[in-house]
Amino acid sequence: MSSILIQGGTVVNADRAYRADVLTQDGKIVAVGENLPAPAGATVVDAGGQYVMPGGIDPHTHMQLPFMGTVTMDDFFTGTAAGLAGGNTTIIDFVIPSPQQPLMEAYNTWRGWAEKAAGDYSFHMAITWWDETVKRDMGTLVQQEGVNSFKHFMAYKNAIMCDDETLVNSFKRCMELGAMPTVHAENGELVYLLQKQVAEMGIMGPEGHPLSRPPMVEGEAANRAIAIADVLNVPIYVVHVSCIEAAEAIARARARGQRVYGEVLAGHLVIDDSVYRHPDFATAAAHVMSPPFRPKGHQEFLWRGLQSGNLHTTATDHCTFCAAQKAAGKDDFAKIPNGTGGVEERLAVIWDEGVNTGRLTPSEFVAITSANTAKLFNIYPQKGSVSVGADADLVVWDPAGTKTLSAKTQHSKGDFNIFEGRTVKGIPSHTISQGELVFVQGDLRAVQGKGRYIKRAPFSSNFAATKLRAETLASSPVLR
Ligand code: URQ
Ligand code: ZN
Ligand code: ZN
Repeated sequence: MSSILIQGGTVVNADRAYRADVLTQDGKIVAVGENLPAPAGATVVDAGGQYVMPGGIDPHTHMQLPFMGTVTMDDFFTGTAAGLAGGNTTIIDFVIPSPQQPLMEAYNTWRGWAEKAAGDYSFHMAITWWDETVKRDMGTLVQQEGVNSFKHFMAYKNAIMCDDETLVNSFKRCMELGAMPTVHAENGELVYLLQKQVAEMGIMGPEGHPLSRPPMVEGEAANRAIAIADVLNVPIYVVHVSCIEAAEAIARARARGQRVYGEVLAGHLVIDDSVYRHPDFATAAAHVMSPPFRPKGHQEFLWRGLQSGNLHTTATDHCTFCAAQKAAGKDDFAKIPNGTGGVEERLAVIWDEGVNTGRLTPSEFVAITSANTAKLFNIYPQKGSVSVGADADLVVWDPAGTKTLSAKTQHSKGDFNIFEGRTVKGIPSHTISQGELVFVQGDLRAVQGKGRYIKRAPFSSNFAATKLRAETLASSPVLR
């Protein structure tokens, strides 16, 4: 295995930034300090004037996802390779069983698909139905397979939507196992009704999509999931928080001392709902994802949530469909496959809109693009930290480099880029994955199958020891 000495850079971790060299050996970081000598045979990377940060961790991707009658354009190789080109070195993807499908069967299928990954990967398991075998398999996944998070879609009625009974049973099981429940918080019943009402008004184009999923549809589900977690005394992670209503629900719960965490997509931070009124169907349809991009104003609230620590991670929900696939909804917006890309662009977009504008410090950037995800899903400091003993997953970041983002130059197999034409300042010059240079100044050297499955241990047993909230309330008159 090779050794790399990254010389002359400024190391940026979530807690501080300081001048230091970084030495890697056999896939691990073995030294961080000033004026490190270069071992014989080591590759030396000149990081002068650049930052050396933990590789990005994207906690929300869907590579090779079968969804709405088709399969996403990016598979686990092309999707993870695109991430490496953007400084992202780990993804947490989703195993999504069909209702009634045994969890372990779905898990083994996804594990097979992911063997071609070029970068490291892990899986959240979606709970799309419930019976005692689901409860059993959740235990197997936590105790034997290194899954410590379970996803619940509160939207997508008649497909993968969870009812409250499933949410309650699964959240309780998560608490027993020391696992993190996560939710896609949209009220699927309201979406289903509003889709029909919008269609009855004769609105069948992509402009109907946001009309069928207004912010309160997300706010209601976020509040409901947070309340269920509160009663069951289990933490909860809300994915793709897109609007003020959901962000406020999280902030309110956190102010009351509840462990609630929020994720924000790079797209929701910089794109608004005007995209759905674009005259070209393909352009408007390319932006159809759920929750939808929101009216101006919501974006700044999400930035402030990240600044204040009420929102914690950023992701992409990378789920790419091409124009021909999106055309399935040519005559009915409800049939447009939901999903957009971004795994390659996330870090540059957030650096440009976050750090260059003064919203975020470089350390806060590292926190929300890598370290917080590693902590919340229990793989810190193996991931998310430039420190001795951590995996040698690093990005050398050139704050002066510029790039115009475009589908023409992206590595994703998708044919659209929601950040099309955006010129960013601050881009990766080198990406290192498992101690190997996989991206060097525009040259992508991703290797199919090189990625590893990353196990994530359950949280400490005090989760399971935690009393049910009802017991706590009963013994505390003040809280009744
Ligand atoms: O809902 C999700 O997260 C998946 C199905 C991707 N699609 C989307 O519109 N967000
Ligand atoms: Zn979702
Ligand atoms: Zn998703």
